[in-house]
Amino acid sequence: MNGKLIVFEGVEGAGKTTQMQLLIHYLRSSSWKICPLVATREPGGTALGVGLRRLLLEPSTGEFVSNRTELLMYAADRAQHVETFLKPELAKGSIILCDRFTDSTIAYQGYGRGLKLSLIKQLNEIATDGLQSDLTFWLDINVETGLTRVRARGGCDRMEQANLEFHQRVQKGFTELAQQNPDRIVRINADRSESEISEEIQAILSHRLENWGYLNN
Ligand code: T5A
Repeated sequence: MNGKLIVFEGVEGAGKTTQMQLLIHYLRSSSWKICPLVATREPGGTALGVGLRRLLLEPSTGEFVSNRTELLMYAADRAQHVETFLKPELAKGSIILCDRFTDSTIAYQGYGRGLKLSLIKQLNEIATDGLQSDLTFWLDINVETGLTRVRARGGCDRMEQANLEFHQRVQKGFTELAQQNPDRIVRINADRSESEISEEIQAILSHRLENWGYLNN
């Protein structure tokens, strides 16, 4: 069986990393027959991507990064990730948990930065070679709550430093994407305790795994 690509999306501080870790723990300790299970992220899922991630989020020069440059750097990170990691893992039958994918580019560079959505969709198509997530969990949280969490943790990156209006436009992007793709994107109310959110994600994924023909015994 080919593997599955499961993506976590949301605004800053939505709790994606936390929920991915909890889901890995659940899947490893459950009786689902889904070996291998791998986790990755964008940007930064490959060696090249780690360099791009640093340039995008922690630029050492402080140089202004234009919106189109930013878009192309996220696309380059994705093209490398898809070709050298995601496709080979899917061919091996892996279940992949991925922190952010194509919807982040539509939400951040499209709705957030105001670049043309048709252009971004075309670029996503080039970068992914048509690969889409099988299931995306959109962790929906109030933008200010998410930013407060991130700021409490300290050390905001270049994207997190953008103004509130930018993050609100990004949130609008995720909201509209979820409305347009109800089968692929599942909205999760992320303004709850970590365990409540995790239990809902486990239940939804278990149902999908069953539909996809995975065994649980
Ligand atoms: N980007 C990315 C683009 O602009 N375009 C693109 O195409 C792509 C792919 C990535 C940046 O790049 C941008 C988007 C981003 O700005 P990143 O570091 O991966 O950078 O940024 P985030 O994905 O936002 O990662 P964060 O770590 O900031 O947020 P998470 O992963 O959503 O949240 P998490 O789990 O780390 O939690 C944040 C804090 O909240 C607490 C945690 O303990 C932590 O301190 N927390 C909770 N607190 C209370 N209740 C809960 N339920 C909580 N869950 C977590």
